[in-house]
Amino acid sequence: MGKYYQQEIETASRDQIITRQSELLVKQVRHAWDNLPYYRGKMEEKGVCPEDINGIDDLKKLPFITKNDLRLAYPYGFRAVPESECVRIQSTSGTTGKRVIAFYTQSDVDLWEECCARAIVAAGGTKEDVVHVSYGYGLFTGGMGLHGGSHKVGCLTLPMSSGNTERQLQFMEDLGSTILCCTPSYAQYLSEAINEKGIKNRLRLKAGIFGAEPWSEEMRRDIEAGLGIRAYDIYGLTELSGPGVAFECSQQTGMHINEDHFIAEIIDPDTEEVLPYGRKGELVFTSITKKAFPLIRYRTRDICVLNDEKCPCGRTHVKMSKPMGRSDDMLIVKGVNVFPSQIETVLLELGYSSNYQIVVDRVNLTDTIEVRVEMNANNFSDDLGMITKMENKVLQALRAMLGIGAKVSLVAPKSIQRSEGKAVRVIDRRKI
Ligand code: DLL
Repeated sequence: MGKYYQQEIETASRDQIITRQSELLVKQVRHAWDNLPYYRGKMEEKGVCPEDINGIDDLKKLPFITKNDLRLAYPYGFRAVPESECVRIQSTSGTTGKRVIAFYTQSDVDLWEECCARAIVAAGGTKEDVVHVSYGYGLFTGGMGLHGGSHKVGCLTLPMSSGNTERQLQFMEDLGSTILCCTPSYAQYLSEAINEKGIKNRLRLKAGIFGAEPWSEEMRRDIEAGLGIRAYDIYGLTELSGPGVAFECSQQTGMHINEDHFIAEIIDPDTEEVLPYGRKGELVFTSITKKAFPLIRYRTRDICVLNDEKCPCGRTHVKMSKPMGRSDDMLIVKGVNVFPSQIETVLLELGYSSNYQIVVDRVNLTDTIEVRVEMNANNFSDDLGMITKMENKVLQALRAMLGIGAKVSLVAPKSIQRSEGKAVRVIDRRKI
């Protein structure tokens, strides 16, 4: 096994990529028109029909799909093949409103798993590896996706799912896990547990493939040092398949989008204008190979930047930056846009860990924001005067970053509840 899972595809020329995308887009639009009355209605509303779409230059003529469309059409409105051709569903966690149910044919599952296999190989995986999958299994796509990818590479796959940390560590040690797949917050939790037990030097871990939630460069350094591994980012969403829409290579400078399956665009979230590479905006994806759930111009709400510079790894697919937050998860506090990732950057720069919580509330018609952050072994103090001083330092750094004041509360180590899946870092009481 080389350093690519599918070298010909991953290093195709830009011309080849665009030709393929154009051909598949034309077919996909026809498929949606014929089989998704809901989307056909949206196209008709916009006065566009399949004959108007002859390649990716025509993409901008097509209407967007939003999460709200998926909710309105729940559960079958975006299923484009008969149920008898579907072999699987997966679903989002549905924290707000109805869950999204995504359908897969066998070929959809195969292509999804190939995308995950590419991510594993890019992280240095070969058939000699033992892949420890601690993403949740079940409706969530994390476990099933990396599991399938690991099988495709031929690795020994440990379907651990999340939770039961004792058992995770025991299997990691006894079976010599080499690649860990889980959310970055769970990786950090496992790292704490491993270092507390003093078993780091008994493990064979060399790499981690972490995604499903935002994490910063500081957090990457923290996890890499704590576990003695290289930590790679992986991105995806249920609506498009799951993990593996994009993944990091050895350069660790952005995630290559699997452009043979997905066309990426960046738009201004307010005006919906398409922005050029290098500009920050909302990521929009068109899936050009999925048959059961073919989403065209799906607005992800993730804010990021696309980069088409040549990558030293040899892959030619464009890279997306780490999502810098979501246009809908973005907090607006006292009229100011606040991304949780900005707060995390400040905390980690000041030597705190990513065990923090942001509590937003509204008191007497005024927004308040409190940042609770754990002290750790390096900065712990029980001297109240000292704690106030430390809190003030965080407060000033947050004010410089966000432009607004926040209440800062330093709390005892391990007092913020740990997460086995996606971390819950924001509690917005204004919505409750
Ligand atoms: O989180 C799929 C996944 C599983 C990706 C395992 C990576 C690893 P959903 O539950 O549908 O799917 O959530 C999708 O999670 O729109 C982003 O906001 C966020 N997200 C996913 N990956 C990343 C990442 C899975 N690497 C939503 N960095 C997306 C930041 C991410 N946010």
